[in-house]
Amino acid sequence: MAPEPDSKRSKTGDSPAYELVYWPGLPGRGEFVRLLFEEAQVAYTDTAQDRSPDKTVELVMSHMTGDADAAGKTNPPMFAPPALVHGDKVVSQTPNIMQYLAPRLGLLPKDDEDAAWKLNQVVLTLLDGFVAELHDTHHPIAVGLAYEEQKPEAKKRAANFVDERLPKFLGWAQRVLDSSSSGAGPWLQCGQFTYADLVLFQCVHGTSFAFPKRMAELRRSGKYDKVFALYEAVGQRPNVKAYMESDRRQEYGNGIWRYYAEFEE
Ligand SMILES: N[C@@H](CCC(=O)N[C@@H](CS)C(=O)NCC(=O)O)C(=O)O
Repeated sequence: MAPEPDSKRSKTGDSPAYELVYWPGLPGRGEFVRLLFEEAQVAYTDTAQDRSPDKTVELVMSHMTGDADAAGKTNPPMFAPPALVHGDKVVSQTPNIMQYLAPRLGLLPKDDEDAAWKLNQVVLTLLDGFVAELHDTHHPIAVGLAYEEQKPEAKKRAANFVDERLPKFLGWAQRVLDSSSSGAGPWLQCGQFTYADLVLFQCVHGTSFAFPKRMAELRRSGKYDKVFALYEAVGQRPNVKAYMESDRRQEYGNGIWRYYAEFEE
């Protein structure tokens, strides 16, 4: 059984406010954190929504340099956003933030002592493939250089990604689902919806934006039917659906998941 989320506990006033610290103007890695809050219906503030873009950038930078007030001496300095501010804690690294939040938001089973590491393993692999490697398609040489400065290498990298890496990661996700299919429902953890399902949802959504033709072909192949079934099922969950249709869900821009027609020519 999943633990009771903080939305219910907060009625007793024992949970500090949650604040997501992330860049303005694009979903990015912040989206994984938002989806957990939105699914659990737990209140959070979001720097990308609450301030002007300039002020948000200023605040994010102050966390990166260690100047932010909230970054107390007990928190290891963060390298890059997203970060979660919760009381006097500043938590960074996307999968680490999700591990911190999932039990508090009721998105991790509590009756299976192995669920935390198993789901973290799945989530880390999803982030390797559909975030880190996908990001490297448009920035294969250097994160600090513009796409336009690494276009020939990017085209090569993207071709390899869609031909080899993308099917390989999708095939692995299908195997995870094959191995967890003893329970009811399409979920990654036998029969139980968890935060990992939200991660897979965002990964497929973002990748479908970046590589629409290739993802449509892979979907039609039928080899990854459980992956796409899970994606559809998460998208139909009432809280996720309402969020995706709201103005809190931002458009993809020049972030991790971006579209270059030349990648699919
Ligand atoms: N592994 C980190 C990566 C964080 C990261 O690369 N964040 C991006 C935004 S999505 C950033 O602002 N990077 C700045 C930098 O690397 O200097 C995580 O998962 O949180």
